Formats: sequence, C-alpha cells, structure tokens
Amino acid sequence: MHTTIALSATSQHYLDLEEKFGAHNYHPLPVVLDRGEGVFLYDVDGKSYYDFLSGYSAVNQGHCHPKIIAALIEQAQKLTLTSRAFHSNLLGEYEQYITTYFGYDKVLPMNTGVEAVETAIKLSRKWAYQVKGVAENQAKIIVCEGNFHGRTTGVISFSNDTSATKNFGPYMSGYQAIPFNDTAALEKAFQDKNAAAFLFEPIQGEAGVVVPDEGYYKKIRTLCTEYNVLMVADEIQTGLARTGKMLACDHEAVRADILILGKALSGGVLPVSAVLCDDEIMMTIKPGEHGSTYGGNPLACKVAITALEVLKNEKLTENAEQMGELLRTSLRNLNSPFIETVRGKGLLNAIVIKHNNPEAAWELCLALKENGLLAKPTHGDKIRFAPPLVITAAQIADCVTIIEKSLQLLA
Ligand code: IF1
Repeated sequence: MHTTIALSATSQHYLDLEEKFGAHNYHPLPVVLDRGEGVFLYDVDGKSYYDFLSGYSAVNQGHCHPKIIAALIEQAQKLTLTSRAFHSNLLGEYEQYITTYFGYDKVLPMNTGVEAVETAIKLSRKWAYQVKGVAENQAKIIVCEGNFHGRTTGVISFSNDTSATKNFGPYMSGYQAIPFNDTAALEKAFQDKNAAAFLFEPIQGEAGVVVPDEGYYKKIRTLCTEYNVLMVADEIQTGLARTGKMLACDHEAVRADILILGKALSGGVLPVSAVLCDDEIMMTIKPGEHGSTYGGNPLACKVAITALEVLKNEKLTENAEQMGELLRTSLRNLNSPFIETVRGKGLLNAIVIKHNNPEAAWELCLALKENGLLAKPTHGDKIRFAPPLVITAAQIADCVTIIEKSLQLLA
C-alpha cells in the first residue's frame, strides 16, 4: 500500500516556496488551494474537493459565504480599525447582539482563540482574588489531560502533549490536570479552597474528538456551583452549531460561567474571538488591565454579527445534527475492517483507523485527496470528519462513496 501523488508543476512550485521561505511548523497534505465555495475547495489546477476539515471548524457557514463576504467588503470600505482608544459605531451594537444571542451580561472581544483562553484565565484569577477571596497568587485553574487550548507559553504550560511543550519551558504554575470525563477527580480537585476555575473542552478536539459520557456537563455545573468554582467552557471548536446545538453545553442545557468562542465567529474570514460572562466576573477587570489592538475592531464586529445571523437564518444547528447522524450511520454501515470507531456529535466527527501500517491514516488521507475529499489525520490513527455545516444529504452520500472507495486502498 502506497499512494503515489502526482503533483502538477504549479502545485510543486507553491510547495517549494513554502518549504524554502516558511517555518516548518506544519506538515500539510500536498494540496495547494486557491478558491473555496460552500463545502468545496479548489486547487490551483482547478480540481475540486469536499472540505472535511472546515479550517478546524472555523468555516461552519461554508467557504466565502456570500452574506459574510458582502458584510466584510462593505465594512472594509468604510472603517476597519479604531483601536479601543476611541469608540466605534459597531462595537456596542455587536456587544449587544452577541450577549443577547448567548444570554450573558457582557462580552470581551479578542482575536485568536488562544487570546480568548488567556482572557478567560485572567478573568478567572481576578474573580478568585476579588470575589471568592483566594489569597494572592494562589489561584488554581483545573484543566483536563489531553486538552488543547492554543499555543501561547501560558496555555502550553498546562498541556501534556510533549510536541506542544518540549523545549518551550519554563512553564507557568497554577494549573492542575485531571482526567477528562472524570467527575470524581473533579470533585477532589475542587476541595482545594484555591480552586478558581475548571477550564475544559466539551468535546476534546485535538485529542481526537473525544465525546464524554452523557451527564458530564450537568455534573460539572453542579460541582462548580457547589464548590464556588467557575465553569469555563472552551467552545472555540465545539460551539457555533458545530455539534448540532448552538453550544455543545446546550446538549445538557447547561450554562457555563465563562464562555469562550472563536473560529466560526467570523465564518473563517478573519480572527475573531470572544469571552462572555456576567458582571460579577467581567467587572473585575478595569480599564488598562487587559485588551488588544485589534480586539473589537469594526470590521470584526460587522463580520461576527453576520456570521452569527447566518447560523440562525440557515438553521445550521439542525442541519449539523441531521447530517452528522447521517454521516455516522453511513460510515458505520460501510462495515469497513479498517474503521475501528466512528464517533462524534453533529458534524464534529472522527474515525479511528485500524491497520497494521502506522501510516495508514495518512495514506488514506492521500487517497481521499486523490478522490476529491480533504481531511487530515491527528495522533497517527484518527481522521477528523468535520465538513461545513451547509452540507446536504446528497453531498454526504457522495462523500461516503468517496470514503468507501478510498478505504479499498488499505486492503
Ligand atoms: C493549529 C487542533 C483543532 C481549539 C480550542 C483554543 C484553540 C483551539 C478548543 C486556539 C485551536 C486549532 C489550532 C490549529 C489546529 C486546531 C486544532 F488540532 F490543534 F486541536 F481545531 F482541533 N481552543 N485549535 O481547538 O485557537 O488560537 O488557534 O485561534 O494549527 O494550531 P487559535
């Protein structure tokens, strides 16, 4: 088994440029894209592909959604950045829109996901000192083993993936990792009076789309309330309709104390992230204590309002739920000896490959690419299947045919 990839001279040219002039911090599939529309991506030779990654769930609304792009263009011609030294006509409008949409008192706008995570950590610590009464510098944030929350030196300090941490130390203290999906360990950790917050992904993405037991979110909520610890949900990947609900925590009708959003908040157009919480937490931060040059810029505000409108107007939560069910059922019905597990919620899914060749998942992704579908392996044997939420049943059927055909290569 070995897939030979015939790259066009054009594609090779772009690969060579990146190889020579770019940092080697990624290992992408050998495909060079120059256009996207809805669920499709197109390479520089004009070949089309189903996108089964969606920019790691940033493109929930589909590539170059016409309404989002129209908002982007219109606003870009008017005003893009004021900094927070001045007000803009769009910041307050956006803040009202997103806080009403998710039901929180206030929002703090940032740009990338990891900045929003850092913001949530700072808010949790401030709250611990000023409201909970934790002694200075003693606040502890509880996290999960196998977590992925981004790549700053602060956030990697509580990662247990050596490729994210090795030789990037020294690390920041004040974190404690417990197993994911383990409420007994959570309760034990909460007995520490310095516990300020529990930061978690409702479904662990990077770990390979790990879905916890039903009742996990409810139990987290109960324990957080009981022990006066903040429930901090990183819904950067699981939020915004991806799992078949607007937020993954909605599956158990649970409301986090701090909600972190990113990725699809802009529909994949520019980095837009947000932290939402109520006044008791948000008002602990005073002018000058946190911010960013681009956070809350008018272009981002306009794009984010539109990206959120699209999710509701096009009923993308419902579609994600239905298409996800269809995808998982169809994949299971393939009865492939090479698929050990099909798991996920809504359109955040993964398959685990069973094969004696450790490169099988990568090889399968190359075959999928040849057959017109783009997906990326993670941790060697897992492949994320997470198309844009605008995908139709006919397209899912088409994709399953492509997957079935590609699996034959592993025989
Ligand atoms: C990369 C993974 C996905 C995230 C959660 C915060 C962030 C992320 C739950 C940070 C980012 C990304 C980043 C991307 C790969 C990707 C990823 F495989 F690494 F785990 F999506 F599953 N919280 N996830 O998933 O957001 O600062 O990047 O905007 O190449 O690092 P960011």
